[in-house]
Parts: sequence; structure tokens; C-alpha cells
Amino acid sequence: MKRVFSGIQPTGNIHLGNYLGAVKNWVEKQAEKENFFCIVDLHSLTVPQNPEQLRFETRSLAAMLIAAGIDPDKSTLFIQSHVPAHAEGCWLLNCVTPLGWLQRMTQYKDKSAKQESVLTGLLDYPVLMAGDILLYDADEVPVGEDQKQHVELARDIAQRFNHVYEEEFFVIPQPIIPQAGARVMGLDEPTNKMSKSLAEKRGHAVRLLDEPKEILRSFKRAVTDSGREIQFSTDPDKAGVNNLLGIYKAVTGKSEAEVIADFSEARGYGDLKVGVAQVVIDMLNPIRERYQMLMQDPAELDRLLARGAQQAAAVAAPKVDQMKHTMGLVLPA
Ligand code: AQP
Repeated sequence: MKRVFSGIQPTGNIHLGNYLGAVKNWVEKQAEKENFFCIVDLHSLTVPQNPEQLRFETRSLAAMLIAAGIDPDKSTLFIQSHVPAHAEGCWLLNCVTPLGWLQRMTQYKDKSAKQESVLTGLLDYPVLMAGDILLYDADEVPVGEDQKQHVELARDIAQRFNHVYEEEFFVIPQPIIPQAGARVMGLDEPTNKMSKSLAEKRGHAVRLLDEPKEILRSFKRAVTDSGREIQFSTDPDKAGVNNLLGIYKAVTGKSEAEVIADFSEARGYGDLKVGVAQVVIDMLNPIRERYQMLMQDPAELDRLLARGAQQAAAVAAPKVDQMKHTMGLVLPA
């Protein structure tokens, strides 16, 4: 059975992009793989956070993932900071990773350009992520398109470690990018990806906890173009329509031809927007209801997360000890 690792930050506002690009695929393949799904709270500290809010968002995300279909009996679901091997692994991998590799990362360049003072953690983000994956000897890392470069860096770091210290020490992981939903674009700006940090902006994102009325409103406001043709297209002027069709395709699992056939009677983009909103609302309704139930029992959530952390540590702690030994550190007697 292939081993899977993937993570998600507890930074609030989990949106349709996170769901279609990552979580939905985790759930669908859950029974076929050995899974480690991690709430990467240490990653979220790479930009300033409100401590109370972060604590709330961490439990809220756990509830959301379970509500979305992650079964804690089939998958190991845990909080990154509960397993100290992640922070230790990051330090050890920092000591084999050239600085230039990190400075070249697109996400670092984008995010640092938007901030006056850039935290060291933001530059180091992909090394922490590499450790997350490599500590579990994960074969596959299902992520959205935006994280592909980071998984490729994790491969490079693993290869360098294997070359410097011990051949085949780390499994070289593969990024798994979904065929549909890999890059959901902002509804207000369909040439940029839907993003958590913009999700408070009206009409940008569909958040998984949005009420049906709000979802419909967001889709009705979606930016399209002045035409009428409902077709998949790579033309940047048609990015809005393409995004709506892409969302419909990812939600329904239909082929492009079937998607277009579903809108053959549409009288214009208005019908398309309502049609897409409807499938999204139908998909999210049961998830939102389950989430609300789970949030009523925080003790049970904490219990599940503690069990997940134990299962994760049973794999990650010995691996980090092997890393230390391989790198020449003395393990405690
Ligand atoms: N727009 C997207 N389309 C498809 N997949 C996406 N992912 C993120 N945005 C999209 C995927 O969601 C998973 C969890 O990512 P994360 O927790 O690291 O989220 P993020 O990248 O912080 O989220 P945002 O929305 O991208 O936040 P900001 O505003 O900080 O840039 C990953 O697998 C990711 O690929």
C-alpha cells in the first residue's frame, strides 16, 4: 500500500480551492492508501497569527477535515506541533539545504514581496514541509498545483541527503496533482488562485462554511466576460468561465464533454453561475452540518487528535533518530 502524506494550514477560511485541490482527493483515495494528514500549525506561524484565533482554527480545521470525510480510523490525522520530530527534522534538513534553493521558491518570493518584514520561518517553510513528508517515507503527496514546487524541493532535499549521507535513506516522494480542481481561481479575479488570505474579501472565495445564500451570491458576482459561449478555454479573457466550468467538473466528476452538455440549454452566463452554485451548495451542505455537530464536542476532537499524534510519532520519532545517527549525532543512552 502506498503511503501518503499531506498537510493543511489552520489559517482559517478553508475554501473551495483547498477542498477541490487537496482534501477531496485525500478522502476519495483514503481506503486505498496508508494516510498521514497533518494540520500544519508550525507552518502557519511563518506569518503573524493571533494566538487565540490560531488555537480555535486548529480545532476547527480538525472538525472540518473529519466532516469532509477524513476518517480517523482509516487515516492518521494529527497536529504537526504535537509530534516534535517535525521541528527537529526541519533543523537537520536545514543543514543539508542550500540557501539559494529556498530563495528561488515562487511562494516565498510572492509572499515576501507583500510584507515589510519577512520572518526567517517564511523562507524555511519548504524545509519544514520537506521534513513533514520525508519523516514518513511518503510515496505520494496529494496537493494543489501551487504546492508542486515545494514537493519537488522535498525531492531535491531527499536526494541530496541520500547522496551526502546514505543512499536510499529517504523515499523520494511524488507530487499527486488532481486532474480537475488543481488550481481553483478567485471568483473576483480569475487569473489569480483562490486564496485564504483574500477569502474575507467579498466575492473572492467560497468558504466551506458559507451558507447557501452566500455561496449563490458569490457565484452570481463571479467575473466572466462579455461573451455568451460556454466552453473550456485557455484564453486569459475567458478565465472566469473556464474557472466556473473547472469547478463544476471537479465537483461532479464529469468529463469536459458532459459538463458542456449540461449547459447546452443555458441562456447565458447567468444560468452557468446558478448551475455551478447549486452543485457546490449540494456538496457543502452535509459537510457544514457535520462540522457543526463535531464542534460541539471539543473533548472528542482532542481525543482523536491525541491518538493521531501517537500514531504519527511512532513513525516519525524513530526516523528522526535515524537521521541524527546518520548525521553523526550521539543519541541519548
Ligand atoms: N486555489 C487553490 N486551488 C487548488 N488547490 C489549492 N490549495 C490552496 N489553494 C488552492 C491547496 O490546498 C492545500 C492546503 O493548502 P494550505 O493550507 O497551505 O493553504 P494555503 O496555500 O495557505 O492556502 P491559500 O489559500 O493559498 O492561502 P494564502 O492566502 O496564504 O496563499 C494545498 O495542497 C494547496 O495546494
